[in-house]
Amino acid sequence: MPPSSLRVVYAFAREMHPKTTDIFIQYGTAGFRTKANLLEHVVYRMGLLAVIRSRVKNGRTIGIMITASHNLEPDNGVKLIDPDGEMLEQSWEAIATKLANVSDNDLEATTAEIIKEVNANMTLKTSIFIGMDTRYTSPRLAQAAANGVMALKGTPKEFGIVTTPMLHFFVKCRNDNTYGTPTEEGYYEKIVGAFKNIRQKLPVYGNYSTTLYVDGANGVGGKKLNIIKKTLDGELDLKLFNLGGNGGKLNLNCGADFVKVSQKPPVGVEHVPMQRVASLDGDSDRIVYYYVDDKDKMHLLDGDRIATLLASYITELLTASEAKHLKLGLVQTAYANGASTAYITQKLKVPVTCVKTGVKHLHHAALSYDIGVYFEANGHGTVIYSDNAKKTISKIAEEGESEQRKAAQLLLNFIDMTNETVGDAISDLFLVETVLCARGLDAEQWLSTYDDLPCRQVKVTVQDRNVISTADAERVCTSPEGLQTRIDELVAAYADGRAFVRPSGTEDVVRVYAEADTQQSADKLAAEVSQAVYDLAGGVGNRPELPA
Ligand code: NG1
Ligand code: ZN
Repeated sequence: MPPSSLRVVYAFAREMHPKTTDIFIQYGTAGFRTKANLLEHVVYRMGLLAVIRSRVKNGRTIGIMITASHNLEPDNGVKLIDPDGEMLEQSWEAIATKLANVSDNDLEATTAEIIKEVNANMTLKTSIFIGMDTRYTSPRLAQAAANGVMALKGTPKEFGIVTTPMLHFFVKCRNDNTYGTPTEEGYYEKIVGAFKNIRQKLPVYGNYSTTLYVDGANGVGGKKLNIIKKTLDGELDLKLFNLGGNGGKLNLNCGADFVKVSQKPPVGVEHVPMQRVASLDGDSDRIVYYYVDDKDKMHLLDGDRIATLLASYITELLTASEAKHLKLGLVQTAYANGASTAYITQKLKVPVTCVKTGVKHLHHAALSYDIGVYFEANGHGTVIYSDNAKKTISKIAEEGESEQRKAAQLLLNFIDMTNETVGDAISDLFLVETVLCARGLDAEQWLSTYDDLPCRQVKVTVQDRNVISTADAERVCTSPEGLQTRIDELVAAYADGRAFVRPSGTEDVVRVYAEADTQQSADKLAAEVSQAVYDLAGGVGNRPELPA
């Protein structure tokens, strides 16, 4: 396409989605994320970029998701989904950042430059899938994305309000029809269908109860589970809370991130001692479980717990189907509780890889195993299976001895229930419920597999969070000078102490993580490290205080 036909790109931008701010914005851990009123031009431009990306990928469908995940209502965000349903290729993040930040006057020329640089064939037909979460600012942003797509003569297909993992799934199915049907019904058919199928083979026994409470974070996940609930014939009795009505605010004092970080139960969920509760985040790509005991103490079952539960069950089925040669591995980040890593490597004898924060890094590392289980401690994760693993398991399911066949068939259902494109709270919920049911476990028994080390996560505001650099999967801080030495000194004073710091990719803060043998020590260590960050990395506002 010659640059002259890009006039419309500029016209649309100037007339409908002008850039009204000079604040620099960066494609981070999960795309662009900031206050919703600063995003319209960015989303419009991501519509343009999605078309260019699609044309570089031979016209395969690309996705645009409008969401700020677990952030509060005033924020919003946008991210692109690549053809296999995975996160945008990392080398394109800089291109996205450049396009988002140029002035309207330079937009036409920059778009032309990018088209040339990536060698996109602009004559190819392309369809772009667009989805959004429940935020009141989302429809307007979705329209801006669609306008961007149309400005470059792509065809937008809008799915309305869907979970982030649903849109990933649709994109994958559209480009690979063996994976499923790219519709909401197609998603339910595959994932919920597999759950119902497996439930026929696994009778309820032991301490497992089919009653599950769900905290929907007042977002999209609870709404979708409300649809699914009606199709579950007693296989699971879902009791749904925080569905967005009754004045409940998105992610406010509820949802997976709140539960994980504050280590408190969410508001809005009926309190029943020992009842298992699944807490989703606002766009339903994260899930953690918890229960409150009869002494009112909350017990958290986070992403590490889910990862270990799934990995141990898959290992069991691999052994039973005699497909032990398939290599299963687990991928975590530095936020994984030290006790979980010890349990996985020493008890389950499953290899563990530690990578940088952000699911794209986890997903990538998981690809190196036949079966890769990856989870962030915050509950974002899934399982991915190589073609070799799928073929081997299918073959055993057809040709193996009776017991082998049975295990392989369960594994096939398990694979179908999994959204392999990205972490998916709904799919993960069904996977967890399957394993708990298969093993006859209640939440307390699940928790008893190993003891978490007490931990604490806090945020420190500094002038420029990028003064913090890290290495070794973010476990070592390489700048500013002296900070790592200080952290080492602080950590050395605690039994089972561990701490690290890194700049957030989604908020303008530095995150501090600490764990130690007691909660008091973990809290104190986190506060001391926060003070070190404040002092050595240009803290602003009040200096973090030590706990009394
Ligand atoms: P940042 O803000 O970069 O820490 C957070 C999560 C990530 C990931 C992204 C995307 C933590 C500590 N960090 O990133 O794991 O989920 O959001 O949503 O939970
Ligand atoms: Zn999310």
